[in-house]
Amino acid sequence: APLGLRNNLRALSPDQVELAKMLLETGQSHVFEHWADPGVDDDRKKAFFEQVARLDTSYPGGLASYIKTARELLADSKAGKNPFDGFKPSVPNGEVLTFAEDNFINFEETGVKEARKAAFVLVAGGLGERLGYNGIKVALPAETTSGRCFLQYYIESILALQEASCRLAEDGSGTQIPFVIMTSDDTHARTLRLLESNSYFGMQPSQVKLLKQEKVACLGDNDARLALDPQDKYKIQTKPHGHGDVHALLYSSGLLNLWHDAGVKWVLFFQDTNGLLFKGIPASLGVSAIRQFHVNSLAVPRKAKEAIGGITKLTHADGRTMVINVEYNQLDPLLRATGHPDGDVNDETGFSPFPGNINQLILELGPYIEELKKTGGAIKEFVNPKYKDASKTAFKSSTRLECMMQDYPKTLPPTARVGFTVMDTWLAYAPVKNNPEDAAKVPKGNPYHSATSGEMAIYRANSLILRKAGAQVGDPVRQVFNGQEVEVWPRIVWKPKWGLTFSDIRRKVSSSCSVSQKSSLLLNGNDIFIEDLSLDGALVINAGEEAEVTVKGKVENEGWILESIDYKDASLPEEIRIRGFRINKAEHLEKTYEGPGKFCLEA
Ligand code: UGB
Repeated sequence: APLGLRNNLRALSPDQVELAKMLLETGQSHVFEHWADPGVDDDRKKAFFEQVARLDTSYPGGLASYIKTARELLADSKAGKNPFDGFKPSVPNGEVLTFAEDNFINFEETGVKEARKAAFVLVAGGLGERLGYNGIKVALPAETTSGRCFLQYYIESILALQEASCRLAEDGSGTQIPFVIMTSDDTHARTLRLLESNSYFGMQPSQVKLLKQEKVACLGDNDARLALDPQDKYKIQTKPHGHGDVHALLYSSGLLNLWHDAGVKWVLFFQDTNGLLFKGIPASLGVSAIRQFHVNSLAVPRKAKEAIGGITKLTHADGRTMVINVEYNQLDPLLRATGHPDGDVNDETGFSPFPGNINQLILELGPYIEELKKTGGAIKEFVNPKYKDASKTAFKSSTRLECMMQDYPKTLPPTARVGFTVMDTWLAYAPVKNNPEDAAKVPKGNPYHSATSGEMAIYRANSLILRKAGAQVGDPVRQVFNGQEVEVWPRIVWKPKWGLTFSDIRRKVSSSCSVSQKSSLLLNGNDIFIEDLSLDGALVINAGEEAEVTVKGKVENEGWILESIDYKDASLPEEIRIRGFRINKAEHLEKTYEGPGKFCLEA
C-alpha cells in the first residue's frame, strides 16, 4: 500500500479497510498516494470512502467488477476490435402497422384491455446536452397551444389508459397503473418538485416511484485506473452510465416482484421527450399481447444515417442470432465491413431498410424477471474513449463505461421471442433532442428533432388523425422558425383522455366538420363531440368530468397567431425561444361546461 494509506490505516473502520483492499487489489493504489497524515483532511477521507462504498453497491457485481470489465473493454477498444465481429446484419421481420387500418384498430382494442396489467417506466436521468436547455426536459411544454409539459402528457395518458382499461375489465375491478421515473443527480430534485407542485398531474402520489441512478467512476487510462476529480483529490470523478441502468435499478428496488404479485404482465419503457408517444402505445401493447412478444421494440421508418439506432438481425458465423438495436454510429461501419460497400443508405422507398429504434420497449414481466435473476439487471456495456493520438495510449479526457436499455435482449437465449412494431413516424415519434443551431444544420429531408419540429409534429398528427376520422382539415403551410422549415398544420390539441384510440376519436368527430389551417382547437375534456363544426379561428372547450358537450355551428375569429421570434432574444423564456415562435392569442371563443349534464354549443 502507498505510504498515504499506510499512515492512515489505524484510523480506518473495518469496512473502510475492506474497500481499501479492494482498491489495491484492482490496481488503484494511486488514489491514496497524495493522502495527508492522520488528523488532516479526515472529513474528506471519510467522504472518499462513502463515495467508494456508493460506487461499489450501486453497480451489479461491485466496483471490482466494473474495473475488470473496463479493462477488457478498453483493451478491445485499443485493439480496434469490432463489437460485431463474426456477425452479419440483415433486416429482421416485425409487425408493420398502418394507422386506422382494421388490424391497427384491433391491436388498439387489445392493447387497451391489456393496459390494466401494465407498468410504465420513464427514463429521465439524462440532461439532454444536445438540446442545451437549462431545465429538465420533462418540464418542457410538448406544445404551447395547451402548454402541457411532457410529464403531464405522459401522466394524463397513463391515467386515460388506466380508466379505459378498467372500464373494460370483465370483473369490473379498478387498478392503479404503476409509474416509475428513473432520475439522476442532474434531474432528481427538479423532477420531484415538478410533480409535487402540480399535484402529480392527477396521479396518486403512491402510484409514482422515483428511482435515482448513480453515476459511475471515470477511468483515466487504458489500465482502468480511476480518475480523481481535478478539484478534489479525495473524490473520484464520475459520469452518467446511460439509460441501461434502469434494469438493474428496477431489479434491486424489488418493484418487479411486487408488480408480478399484483398481476402486472407488461413493463413499458419510454424516453423523456416524445410528444406523440402514447398514440402508438395501445396498438403496440396489443401487438405484444397477440404475438406474445417477450420483447417488443417500437420502431419507425428511418432515414439512412439518421441519429437513431437501427433494429437489426445479427447472425453469427456459429449460428447465433439476435434482433437488436445497432446504434447509429455503428450501423454504417458494420454494413461496410460485411459486404455492403455503400454502408447505411436509403433503398427505393427513400428509407434505410433497417427500421429506426425509438427506444420504447415493451417487456413481458415474467420472462423479464427470470432473466434479471440471472443478470441482476446488468446490461452489456461499451466504452467510447476519446484518444489523444493514434497510439491510443492516452485519453483527451477521462472516460467511463456506458450502457443502453435497448441492449437488454443481448443476453437473452435464442428461444426468447424478440420482435418489433413499426409505426408511421408522424404518429409515434417526434423527440426534442437538438438545439436550434444544430437542428438548422440537419441535412434536408432528415428530421430536426428540435422543440420546433416536436411541437409541429403534434399538430400534424392530430390533424391527420381528424382527417382519418372524416373531418376536413386545412392543408398546412410551410414556415421557417429558428432556421428550420416546418409544416404548420391547424393547432388541434386534445386532452389524452379525449382521444386515447382511433375508435374513440372516430366516435367523437363527425365527417361534416371542418377546421381551417389558421385555426386552433383546444379540447379540455372527455365527452366532447364535434358535429357540424366549421372552425376558422380559435376555439377552446373546457368540459368537466360529468359534462357531455356537443359542438356545432360556425366559429370565425382572428384566432391564435404564430409569431416568429429570435431564439437569441434573451428577454423571452428559454422554453419559448427554442421553438422560434410564440403564440399571440389575438382572439378566441372559450366555453366551459362544468356539468353534470348534456350541453350543446351552437355557435
Ligand atoms: N437517459 C437516462 O435516463 N440516463 C442516462 O444516463 C442517459 C440518458 P438521449 P440517446 O430515440 O432517438 C437513444 O440522450 O441515448 C435518458 C437510443 O440509444 O435522448 O442518444 C434520457 O433522459 C437510440 O437508439 O438519447 O439515444 C432520455 O430519456 C435512439 O433510439 C433517454 O435516456 C434515440 O434514443 C435517451 O437519451 C432516439
